[in-house]
Amino acid sequence: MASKLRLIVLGAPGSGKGTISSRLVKEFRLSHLSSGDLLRSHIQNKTDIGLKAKDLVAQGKLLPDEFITRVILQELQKLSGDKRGWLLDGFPRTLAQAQSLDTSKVHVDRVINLNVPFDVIVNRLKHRWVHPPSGRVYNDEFNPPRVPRKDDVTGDPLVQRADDSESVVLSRLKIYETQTKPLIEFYAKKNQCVTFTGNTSDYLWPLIKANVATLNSSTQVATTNVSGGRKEDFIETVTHTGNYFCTSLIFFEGSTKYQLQAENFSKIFLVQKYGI
Ligand code: G5P
Ligand code: MG
Repeated sequence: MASKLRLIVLGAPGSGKGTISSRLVKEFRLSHLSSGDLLRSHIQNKTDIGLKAKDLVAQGKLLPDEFITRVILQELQKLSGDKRGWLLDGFPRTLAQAQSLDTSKVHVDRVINLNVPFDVIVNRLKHRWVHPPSGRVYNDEFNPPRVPRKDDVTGDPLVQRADDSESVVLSRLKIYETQTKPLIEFYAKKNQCVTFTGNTSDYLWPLIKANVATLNSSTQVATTNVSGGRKEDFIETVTHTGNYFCTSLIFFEGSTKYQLQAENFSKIFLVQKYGI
């Protein structure tokens, strides 16, 4: 069992990082470190960090790498004595930030990449309402508040994020394409990244939950025939998206570690074993 699970949730603005992260932290009892929520809380409290971040966040521009990396590493340091694992939501989002995690020897167990079509995202963000003091997020269509425009717990009025206007959303999506998307490749090369494709968080959630659960267990998942009729014990799968897609499969035979790339195992096998 991974004693302290450490996850990164990657994805475009509005892809559901916060929504999926909230479910993961509840399911696997993790600390949730959202770079955006942290910055918004600093902005609200008018701290030095908040004053530096305010304009850039409102314009949907990224903060300088060294600045945000220092802030996040300090937060991770605070969590180091915690028995629970952690989940990073919204950091890293540039190659330089990811490299800083490596340089600081911050180990990551899995990177969950959310792949949601941009037209779906733009529509979602138009309907997002937030309660800044608590970080609670609503959506008129997906998870509306019980009373329109009021927080369920406090009854406070809900607000829209300054960076959710359509023009700023489009600029955030462009920044994502150029600055953040290369991280998928960065973590795929390290065999850490799993992509989940779909239009809704409810569709993706069971797939993500099942995938992360495999990290929490050292027990073997399945025994079956793969190419050449060999019996293998699978200990880790790097599979699963909403659509059929698979990058690689890692297994042990005795003490020898094998890794199959997608072309080496059949769709039939995946359907039989994982129902995908
Ligand atoms: P943030 O706060 O990290 P973004 O832009 O990465 O901001 P955002 O907007 O918070 O991401 P999300 O967390 O991916 O989106 O998505 P979400 O909040 O869960 O869902 C979006 C909406 O859709 C919600 O209303 C939700 O209820 C709804 N929803 C979810 N699932 C569904 C569904 O299935 N159906 C429907 N209909 N709705 C759904 O970063 C903000 C800023 O901080 C700075 C930057 O300025 C950034 O722009 N910053 C950084 N700068 C540099 N480096 C970093 N690492 C930085 N991190 C933050
Ligand atoms: Mg978020």
